[in-house]
Amino acid sequence: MFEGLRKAFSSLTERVKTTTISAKDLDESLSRLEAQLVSNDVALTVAESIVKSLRADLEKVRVSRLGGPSEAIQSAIRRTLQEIVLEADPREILNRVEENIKQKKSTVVLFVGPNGSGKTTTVVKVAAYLRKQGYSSVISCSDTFRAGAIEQLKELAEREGIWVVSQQYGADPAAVAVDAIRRAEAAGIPVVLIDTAGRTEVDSGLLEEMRKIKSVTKPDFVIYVGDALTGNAAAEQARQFDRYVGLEYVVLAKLDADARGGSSVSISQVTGKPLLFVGVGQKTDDLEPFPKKRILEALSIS
Ligand SMILES: Nc1nc2c(ncn2[C@@H]2O[C@H](COP(=O)(O)OP(=O)(O)O)[C@@H](O)[C@H]2O)c(=O)[nH]1
Ligand SMILES: [Mg+2]
Repeated sequence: MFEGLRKAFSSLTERVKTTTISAKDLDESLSRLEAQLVSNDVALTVAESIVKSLRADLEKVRVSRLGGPSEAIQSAIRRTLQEIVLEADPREILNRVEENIKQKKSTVVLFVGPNGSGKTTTVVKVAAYLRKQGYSSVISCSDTFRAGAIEQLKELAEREGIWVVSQQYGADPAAVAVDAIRRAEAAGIPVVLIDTAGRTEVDSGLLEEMRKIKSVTKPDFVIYVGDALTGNAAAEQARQFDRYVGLEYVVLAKLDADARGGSSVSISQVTGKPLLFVGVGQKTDDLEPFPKKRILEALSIS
């Protein structure tokens, strides 16, 4: 996990630590770092901000020649990434659930994203997470498009004892969601999670479908699920969804399989939307809140 970025940062530490570094050497080291960040999926604008922020800190280190420069560099990297990665506290959702319970309303969360990004797996993981916090959910199978989608969701959810509302393939995904919300409210179930279809291409047809589901179900939150392995495309697609549909949060799946790591560092900056969870495996409990800590740990600079 994240070998690429880890190497990029540790080679900066090595270079700056082993020389009495001149301004020119520092410039060179930072340009090299910028190139390495970009080749490990950090968006260019974000790589530029990281380097700019590190430069300001490292200039100070260089001039004062502190006793432990490598610790100073590590802490500069840590401080920079703390600033760059934006995260949200899942309490924001739990608080809304509590408010809605008082008004006898279910909280509706719509999940969107491209095909294969990890939406269905993430929806079930989130239902299991919410159950641990004391809230049960209904999942709406609003992917009525992809062959096998209904069976896949039912299998994953029923293994966890989570209720799925589905109709037949080809049914209107918004109608399935409305039905799920109605049933959840009748049964006093506090949360409805809507699983949707992706497409190979994120095109206007898909975005229009998501916009329709959103306008009909009026979700409390829209969450984009991106695939870390698609690098910069994950952030670009999230931006498209945000422009067309509107998003509150981003979840990045498959961090465990990501050898580069850059998309997790830059997606929240590129989209302006905080990371709520990261997916770190295929199992139901492979979902982690507070991604910043996890990302810094993966880079061995926590
Ligand atoms: N390694 C890993 N695999 C994941 C993760 N999340 C999802 N997957 C896998 O990615 C594939 C596509 O996931 P799925 O939930 O069906 O994606 P969807 O098409 O967006 O609904 C499946 O094989 C999942 O098991 C994750 O966090 N880590
Ligand atoms: Mg799916």
